[in-house]
Amino acid sequence: KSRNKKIESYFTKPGVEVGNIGLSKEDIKTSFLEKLFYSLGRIPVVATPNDLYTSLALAVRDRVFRKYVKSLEQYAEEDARGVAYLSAEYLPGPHLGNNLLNLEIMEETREALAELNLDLEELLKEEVEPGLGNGGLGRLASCYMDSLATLGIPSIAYGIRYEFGIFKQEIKEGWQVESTDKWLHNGNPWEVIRPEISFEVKFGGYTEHTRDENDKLHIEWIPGSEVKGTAYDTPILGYQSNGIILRLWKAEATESFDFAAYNLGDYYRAVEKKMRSENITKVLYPNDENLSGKELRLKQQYFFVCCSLQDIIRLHLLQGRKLESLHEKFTIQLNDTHPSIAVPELMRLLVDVYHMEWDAAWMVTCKTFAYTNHTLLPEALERWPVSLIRNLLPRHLEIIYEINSRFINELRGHNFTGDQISRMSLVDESGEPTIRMAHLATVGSYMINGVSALHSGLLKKQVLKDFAELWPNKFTNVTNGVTHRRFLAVSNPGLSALLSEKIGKDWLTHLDKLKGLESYSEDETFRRKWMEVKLENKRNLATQIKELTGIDINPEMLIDVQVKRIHEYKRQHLKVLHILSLYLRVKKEKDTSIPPTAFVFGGKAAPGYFMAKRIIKLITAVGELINNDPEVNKILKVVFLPNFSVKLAQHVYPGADLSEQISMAGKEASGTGNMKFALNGALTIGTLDGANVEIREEVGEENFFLFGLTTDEVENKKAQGYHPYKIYAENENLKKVMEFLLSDELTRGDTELFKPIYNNLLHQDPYLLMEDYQSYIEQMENVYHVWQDREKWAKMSILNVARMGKFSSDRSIQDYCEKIWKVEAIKV
Ligand code: T68
Repeated sequence: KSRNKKIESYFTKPGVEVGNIGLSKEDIKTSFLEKLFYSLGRIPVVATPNDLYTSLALAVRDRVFRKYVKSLEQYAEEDARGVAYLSAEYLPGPHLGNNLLNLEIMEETREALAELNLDLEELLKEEVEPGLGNGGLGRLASCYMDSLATLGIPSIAYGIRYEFGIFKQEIKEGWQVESTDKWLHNGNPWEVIRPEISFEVKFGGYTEHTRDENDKLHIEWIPGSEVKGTAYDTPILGYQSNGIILRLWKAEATESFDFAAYNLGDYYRAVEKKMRSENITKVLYPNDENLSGKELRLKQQYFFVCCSLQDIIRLHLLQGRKLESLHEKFTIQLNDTHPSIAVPELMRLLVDVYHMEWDAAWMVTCKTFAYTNHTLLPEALERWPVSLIRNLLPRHLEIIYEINSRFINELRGHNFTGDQISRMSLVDESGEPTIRMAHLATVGSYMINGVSALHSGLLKKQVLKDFAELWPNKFTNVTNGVTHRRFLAVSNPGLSALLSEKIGKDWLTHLDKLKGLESYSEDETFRRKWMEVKLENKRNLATQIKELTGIDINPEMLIDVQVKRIHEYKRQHLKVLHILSLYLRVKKEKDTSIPPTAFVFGGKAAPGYFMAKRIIKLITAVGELINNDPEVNKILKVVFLPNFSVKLAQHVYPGADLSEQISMAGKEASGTGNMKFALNGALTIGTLDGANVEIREEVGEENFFLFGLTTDEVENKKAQGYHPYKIYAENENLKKVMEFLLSDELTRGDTELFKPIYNNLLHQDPYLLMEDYQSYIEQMENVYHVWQDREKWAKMSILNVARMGKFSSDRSIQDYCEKIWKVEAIKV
């Protein structure tokens, strides 16, 4: 206490700061040099670019922590209700630029470095981003952290500190080649290890059921092995506000297990144990929207959930509170079912460890969790074999069975039929018994949400239909959003400056202020400036493309972009069919009227996903053919950008003219790239899928290029019996394009190369490419028609940006606070 008082007095003296953390140019320069000399022990002549970057990062981190410490004090003081966000994935992107924006010291830092003959842009390039996620789901979690911090919502985000993030993608001979992502190789200046915040996690073994003298049942889990999770904290700052913590767990061997082996003199066994323990957080599973079904993946999920719940309980008890009130002080958001083992784990902690009665514990549990669903794809819905859970988490299996049997009794009480009950059961017994994790999450949560209006509606009609009938009030929608601070303010300084010049800077915290731009769409001078900014961004993108692929793009071309994970339902191959139709027009019909277009693709394929990898090869093969043909390459270019990441994305969105959002209706839960493109002034060609529906509603149907079947039409088509071959046979143009997939020109004699794609489309075509082809081709003609009228295009582009206010993640977080969490901001 007395020590704390002593230290505190330094913090509370008015106007006095500990250390040099001022925000002036001189302060930043001094800090930067101090870090270089005294933290890294370097002098300028030997400093590497990474040394310079790290020195700046450390200087900025001091300022970030200064803010974070303030918010900690405030949260503790107000003892407010808070959010714990549980996600197996995060994609924060590079920290430095974002922190400079949030601290409002971008210019000061630029000048400080310039006075030392250093270029801020060069140092920003040095940062290696944490690729701790697969795609949209991980990036969404990070956008939400940005908004939680900016809005001042008491919160903490938990996850896994993967040593290797999402693999690095290279393209060799047109194929994707994966290598490990050693993102920690140069050290990580943004994180702080918290050795004192560590918890034990058990695995395997068996349970012992005993009765005490009062005949009360006690259940003890005797584990087969144990590991330790240690916290690594990364502060995430909000704009002009304090920060929140991203707490990632790393797995290590426990001392006790080590000791046992050491004492037996078995040094190698001890070390082996250590290695086996550390394996748990070694690598991110690179499958999006698909199950891996691997034991190690379940271990990862349980490991981070177990550490996080112990930490939440620690924080709760630290405030002198009782566990019976856990749900009053904390709400825990489950980002998809990946952390859903938290439901039985919290029950285990409350019942077995803290000796609460089952009913009381269940009440607390069901009022603590809320669950976000991100997919309806059957192959992505998590289910774990009962046998696997029994081996790894024997006590949890008992608890899941108990939850299930009580749930089924409740259903019987409501007169549910046997059919309904077996459909709703947590255990699927149709084949090898498995646990349906979405059902577990639903039963254990007080609220369930989808991520766009369409998706939330379908969730209630399809995957969780019976549950929605049982508990209609538990279901809601929160449409996804993106942080416009990273994806506009940081990544598109040109457009940001133009916006602020016209409507002031309020849009940084209130994106709906962009509405103020609408009237300028009629202003010719403004439109010219708008297109100049876009052209500058297109030049920048062209430079990136040249650096990464060697391909030259004329920045005046229409830049037509599809960047996202490669997946059949996202239909990158539909875009390829369109490109081939244009190629054939130029080549065979000598049609030179097509406006010059660069088609840009980017995205990773899951390493075990055969068709997705073939689609990448198809894109690059089409690129080879077109880019090297002097007859065509003045008009068309095709680029595959390797290793798409947040960092690369920040160059791509600002430079795009056209955004491709062409999934089959009903399959893309929301999409968030669609929002980032539109926010940067790209127009969208898209289906009525996910959040496209709401984007179109906001920007106006006249400012959106729509094509394809609706969700209902897709359903009907499939119900009637879909015959892709018939469509192919009746469409001359489509037929030519499809046959070209097998041509020597494209395959260079390896006619088997694209047969799998060709056959799939002709005979199965589960995502209706044949059906939507004609409608897509026609809408693309319309795109070209509008593109010829640059004034009209500019107008539409301005109106798109002006009407994107809804899609800020600030709005999403406010929705979560009001509809689900019932948490209020702490005023800073
Ligand atoms: C995405 N899902 C949705 N999943 O596809 C996208 N899955 O429509 C939505 O906008 C986004 O979530 C945010 O809501 C994913 O990104 C995964 O990455 C994933 C990872 C592991 C296992 C399953």
